[in-house]
Amino acid sequence: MKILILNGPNLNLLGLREPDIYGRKTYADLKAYIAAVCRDEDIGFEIRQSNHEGDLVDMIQEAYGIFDAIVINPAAYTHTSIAILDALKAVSIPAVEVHLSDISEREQFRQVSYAGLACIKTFKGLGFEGYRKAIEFLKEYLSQGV
Ligand code: CA2
Repeated sequence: MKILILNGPNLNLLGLREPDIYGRKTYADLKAYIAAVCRDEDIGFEIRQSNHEGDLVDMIQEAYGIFDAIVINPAAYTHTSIAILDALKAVSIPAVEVHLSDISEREQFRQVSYAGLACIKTFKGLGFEGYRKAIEFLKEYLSQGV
């Protein structure tokens, strides 16, 4: 079982600004957290981040035939990108959306998630733990052979 973890724009800046919303831990901390979860769960994984919409689309397309599932935090592209939505639909790989913050409790423009329309589940407002829940959910989902 191999899971691709994709992170969108500015998540590489975690811990540097807006600690009240995103916490004080850095992107390196997030990668270490995800790696530890995947090792504990005995899951193969790759973690990637890009600030560019097209790169994220490329990464989703390239996942086809290689990864069994995708965990994606598209960051600001969540609320704008039909290209990412279409890519997720095109590859048809089971995907789970994660947001560190609770986007449903924030500004109006964060209330829409295009990517979420192609995802089987969303975890929001749980900080790093949302990634763990997404990985555990996908492990269970894939083990059921659906
Ligand atoms: O809550 C989330 O995980 C988000 O996907 C984070 C995005 C935001 O645009 C989404 O609405 C919700 C922002 C990514 C990180 O932004 C930072 C900004 C300043 C300092 C550090 C990170």
